Amino acid sequence: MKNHNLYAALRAAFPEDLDAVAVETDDGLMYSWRDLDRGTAMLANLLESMGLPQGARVAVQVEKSVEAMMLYLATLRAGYVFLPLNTAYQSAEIEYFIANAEPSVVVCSRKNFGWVSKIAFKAGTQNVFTLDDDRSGSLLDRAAHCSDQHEVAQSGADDLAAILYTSGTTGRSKGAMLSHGNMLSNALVLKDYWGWKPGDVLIHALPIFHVHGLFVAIHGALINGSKMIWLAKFDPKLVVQKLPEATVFMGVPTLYVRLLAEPGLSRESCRNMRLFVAGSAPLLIETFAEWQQRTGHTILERYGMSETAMLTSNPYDGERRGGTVGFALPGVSLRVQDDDGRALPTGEIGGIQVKGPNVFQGYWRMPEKTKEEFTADGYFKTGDVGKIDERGYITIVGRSKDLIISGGYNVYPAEIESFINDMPGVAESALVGVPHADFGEVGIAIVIAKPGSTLDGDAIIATLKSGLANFKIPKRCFVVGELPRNTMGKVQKNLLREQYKQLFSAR
Ligand code: MLC
Ligand code: AMP
Repeated sequence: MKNHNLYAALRAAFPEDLDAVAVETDDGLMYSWRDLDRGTAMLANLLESMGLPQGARVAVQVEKSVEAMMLYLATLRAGYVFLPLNTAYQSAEIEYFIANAEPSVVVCSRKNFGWVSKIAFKAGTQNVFTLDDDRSGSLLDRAAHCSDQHEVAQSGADDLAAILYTSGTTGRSKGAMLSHGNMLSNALVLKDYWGWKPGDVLIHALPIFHVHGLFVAIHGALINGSKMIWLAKFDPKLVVQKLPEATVFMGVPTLYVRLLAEPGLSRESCRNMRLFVAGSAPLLIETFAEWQQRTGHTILERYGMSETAMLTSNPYDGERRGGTVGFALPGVSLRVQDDDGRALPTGEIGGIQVKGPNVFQGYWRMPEKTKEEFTADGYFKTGDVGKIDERGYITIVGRSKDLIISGGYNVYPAEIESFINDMPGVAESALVGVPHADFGEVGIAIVIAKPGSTLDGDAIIATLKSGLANFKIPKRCFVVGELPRNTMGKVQKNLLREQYKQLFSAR
């Protein structure tokens, strides 16, 4: 029987020379391919020694490190389900994910062990480990006693490999279930489409708890047997310094904006580079053009999401058109429809729907919600709004989902508004996204006080900071007399966006 385990495919692509460098870190450590193979074997053996049930979830909230990547690979290798969590999440957020996913294993940083383990034990998790970014923690202590030989688990193409929490239009976060087949098909398509070749070296500067850094970047390098230059955090100076040793870079638009502010970024520093990929948020045409002019390279913009991995990409060889996300990837079927389910002709704007081997298995324990997000003929409704031009290039013009993408992180207004609305003296609130030169878009809050109450915007922000991940905090909070409404009584967020659009100079 064919094994569809994603790790098996990645392992098969390791170079023959297992002693060659696979990962070089910013603090000078070198990990060979053999290190990756043995390290993931030990961690996979540790997971297996716990007698976890089939499909067990391994929830991980740790700082970026090569060992954290190995834990991801080991989870695949052992056939369990990886659940990455943003390091910015605070206790209420973590409590929700752990209660919802019921992981068998939770791994957190040592400084958070007290509160995370309390939440985990309450939810019935029996195994809580620590892992820090200095190669310490109980996870590695325990794995040190495990064998470095391990036979990769047998997985079917539809077997779950990861759950990524994401929010839709309303309500709490939903876990998007991705299978080994979803991710392997996407990795293989991108290897070909982006022309990965022997000798490629990737600068990995993204966090590893989202699709971009965890899947697109890591799978891309590993399935090509390519070395990674591993940066624990995005540091534009360090990236510019490392560029001459690399050939591929991937980033959200904010990373490109910050790199352009580095005087050292030049044609010379990019002389060995082959490919710059951008995605996760719209890349401004100004950034695209400035990059071309400064470096001589044309950024390749692509589009994806947690539920689908990568969907479209500008061509590697053909014309990369700024402001567009290129063509549907091979194997991905993409269409634009109106609200009544009619296919729209070229150039007309409507909802983007997709189908393909990359499209997820549904939302974790939410069959009804899953059903709602698919059409009768099996297309997934992305919630993005776009059009296709006569040459087939796709442009995203907006979103039907109420979502703000700030520096590549998703912020769901409904979540922040409900937090604000629960504060004493608040009658109601609206969170809207406005242009921002660094983050592309940021959230601002507009709040109405209850009659007789006095509110202070800064105090509201301070309260939000105590409960929510930092990137979700509105950059400003205005207390006003009323919110604009349409005749149905619905808050007109478009008017608020218009009113505040100059708040942060948009370049
Ligand atoms: C940090 N801050 C942000 C922010 N990141 N504010 C809004 N949006 C963000 N994205 C704020 C913090 O709250 C803090 O504010 C201050 O900035 C400094 O925090 P920091 O952590 O030191 O920031 P920094 O390291 O500069 O981080 C910026 C960043 C990071 C751009 C490097 O946000 C980042 O790595 N973004 C990439 C996200 C990503 O990988 N997305 C992929 C999703 S996958 P204060 O007030 O507390 O000081 C996906 C699918 C697809 O979408 O298609 O790929
Ligand atoms: P996430 O839920 O974090 O996976 O975010 C996915 C969303 O990011 C998509 O639905 C899009 O709205 C957005 N996105 C990803 N890539 C691009 C892009 N290149 N341009 C515009 N939006 C993008």
